[in-house]
Amino acid sequence: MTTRNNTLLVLLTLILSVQVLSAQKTSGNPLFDGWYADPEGTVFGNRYFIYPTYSDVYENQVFMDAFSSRNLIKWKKHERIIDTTAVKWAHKAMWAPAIIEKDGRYFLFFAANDIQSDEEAGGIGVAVADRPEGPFRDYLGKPLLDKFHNGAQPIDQFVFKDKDGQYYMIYGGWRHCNIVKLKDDFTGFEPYEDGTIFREITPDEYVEGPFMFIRDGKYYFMWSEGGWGGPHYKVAYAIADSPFGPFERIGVVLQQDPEVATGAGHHSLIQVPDTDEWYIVYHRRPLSETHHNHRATCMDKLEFDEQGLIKPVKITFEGVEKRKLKR
Ligand code: FUB
Repeated sequence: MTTRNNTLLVLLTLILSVQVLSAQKTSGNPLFDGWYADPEGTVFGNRYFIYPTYSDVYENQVFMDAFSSRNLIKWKKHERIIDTTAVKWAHKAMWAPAIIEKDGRYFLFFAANDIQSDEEAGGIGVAVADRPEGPFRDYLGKPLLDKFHNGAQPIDQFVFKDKDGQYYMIYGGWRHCNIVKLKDDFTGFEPYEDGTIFREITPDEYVEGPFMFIRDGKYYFMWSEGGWGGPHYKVAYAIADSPFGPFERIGVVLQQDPEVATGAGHHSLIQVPDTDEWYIVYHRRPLSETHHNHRATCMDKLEFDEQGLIKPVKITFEGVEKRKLKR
């Protein structure tokens, strides 16, 4: 083949791939390649962001990647937004990032080391960056929380901003969930009026992966149930009038579908700003896989009924339609 023919062939392939990409109508599930779990989805400016756990053996979980998109279809990978070279006290099992923007800075809360007792080093830490894609550096030089309280393993932190501007950290593994009041600069915790710091809000069947949001003035609390390494992992929820509950379990909204995937859980929600459009971002295990770490990040629509109850999510291979942000 001549050089001219070769160039023509390359050009044709390029044009065809551009056409395929722009014709792509839905995101597809999983959203991107690789084993990624516990995804935290959010919006910064005119981009969607997803911060997942890198799902590998604990000793290899020494960094985190993030992903961003302008339309939910095409995702860009931001490699190693943080790694343990920037967090001296962390050496494995960097898990379940939670991100919040405050006063122009981005705070990434994460767990590290999978501590099994108060004698071990590790727990929940905070990192900070000037941009959502990092690089993040250790904010405190030590964990924010490194002990068990009310039986809760210090993992799976979620940061929630209440209507009055107060930030709370809701966290906990080992079937216990606490809510703590964060200091304004995220360097520690404020006690409640009664002098206590760790308030337990564990609902029935709670295991880990808490998430909270407000809709129509009500506090929705969601969490994961079952074992994350197995097929029956799932997400349930409750609704209350306050972030402290009481949270009466309403039912399951996300779970495996024998036609699609198993182990669907540890999720977060993305609300399109100024709308009532919601997406659920979660991990699941492809039907071809049984290894506990083979978890992939997916996204589907989440809807409410007229009473404000969450409709059970249909997990799909198609994912979600193109949705740009107006900012
Ligand atoms: O990815 C590590 C752990 O698996 C998370 O902390 C749990 O919530 C479970 O998803």
